[in-house]
Amino acid sequence: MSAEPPPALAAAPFRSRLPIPPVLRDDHIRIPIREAEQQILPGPKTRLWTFGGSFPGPTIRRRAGQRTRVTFHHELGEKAGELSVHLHGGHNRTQFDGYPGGLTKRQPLSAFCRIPRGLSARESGNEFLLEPGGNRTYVYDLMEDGRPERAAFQWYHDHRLDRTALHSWKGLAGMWIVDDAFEEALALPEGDRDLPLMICDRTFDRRNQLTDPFQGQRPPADGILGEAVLVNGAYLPHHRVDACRYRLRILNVSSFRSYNLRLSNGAPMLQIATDSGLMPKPVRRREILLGPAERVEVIVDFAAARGETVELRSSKRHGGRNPLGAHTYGGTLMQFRVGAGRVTDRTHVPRRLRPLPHWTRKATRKPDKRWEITIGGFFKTTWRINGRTFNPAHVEAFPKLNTTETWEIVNKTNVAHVMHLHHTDWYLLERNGRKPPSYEDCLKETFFVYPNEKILLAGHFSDYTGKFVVHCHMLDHEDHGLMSQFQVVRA
Ligand SMILES: [Cu+2]
Repeated sequence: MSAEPPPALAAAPFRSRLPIPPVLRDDHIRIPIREAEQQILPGPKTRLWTFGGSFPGPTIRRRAGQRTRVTFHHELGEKAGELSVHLHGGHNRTQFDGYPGGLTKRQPLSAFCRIPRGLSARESGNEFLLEPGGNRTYVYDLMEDGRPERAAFQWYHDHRLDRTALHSWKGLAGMWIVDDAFEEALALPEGDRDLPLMICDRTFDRRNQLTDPFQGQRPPADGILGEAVLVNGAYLPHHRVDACRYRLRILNVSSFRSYNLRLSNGAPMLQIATDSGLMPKPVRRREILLGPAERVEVIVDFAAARGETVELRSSKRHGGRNPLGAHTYGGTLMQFRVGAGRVTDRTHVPRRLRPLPHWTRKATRKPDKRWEITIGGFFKTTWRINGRTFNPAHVEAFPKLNTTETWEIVNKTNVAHVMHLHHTDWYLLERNGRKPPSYEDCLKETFFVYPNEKILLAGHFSDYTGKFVVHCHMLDHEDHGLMSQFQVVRA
């Protein structure tokens, strides 16, 4: 169903200001999950499902090691069914990890996953779900392996079985920044010069309402692409910056779309961090491919563009491998208006940033577990991992607490996937037997896996036993079977 695009998309670009979501810093945060109307395009406001009344939801900003409780109140009503909030990039107990759950009275069937009927609330994980009208308090310790976790740019979103793509599309996503003393000791740009940017694509109808493109989608042709790209919930916004260095934290929350980021003036972006915080050393890049759920943090120096404008763009073509099936966007995302005044800039990016944790050095190249992505099925074609769709009662691997394992992910389909593993950060050892490029020689938790590619990852299991999912973060794939799970067990 192809809606005619709204006239507002043809309006002059860069009219709206870049919205900066409110920042919450308390140790106990309350966030209603509710409908809201927001001015996204000129003309009628757009109805959304939101965390706290805005899209993106409020940015939660906390120091590593500070226990944080977030009480979510589900005010969307019965039509939304159960929800499950995942802090993407966090290291949390299963019950606070956004476990997808299984079948319920409100959701008695799964379109693509074979889930046994009659599972108990414990077996299905339904005990962790947030019901309409209910409250649930998630506890985030912001600790990992007995220490405050590494500072990182994370985000939170709904993760309910079969409905993650739809719920994300409707607006259930917000950013989360973990700070720590290690980063604060560096002279990186901060305050207004530390700018989080959430990118997504959405399609609107002529009345500026989100379309519902999710009916009748079948693998492998199930990637939903939006016609308009939004930054922090605004279409082609502008942002005024001073002529100095900025830290841009960029997050892709599109269901399916990738972006190949570059600056219109060809200036380099000095990448300092990925999904899992600061890298061992900065990497100078002219273009950055960012898949769904991936993050990149770059230092951009606007000093050379004093009094000018610089656009953040995405180009379809790029130097690296073509992420087949990922549909890289071609076009402008936003505009920076650089002030004409000279600015004293005392920021500095050191040549060495954050060392890798010890366990990365001990990781072997011999995989303890293999996860194979395929597509197939007799009655219905689904995405699969190790021959199965998601079933909360089936566990694929049982890593032991306080051990490091090496896992192999193999893509046997002819499209790229973006695999996300919960519970911890992962170290990419190899892509197809080769050492990864410098910008992947760091901790991450979301990885492109290209057709016929094999990646080797090491992960360290600490603190919490329990079930954690592994899935494609192209959300249509996740909802259509491409999810599995492991269970951390006592040694
Ligand atoms: Cu996928």
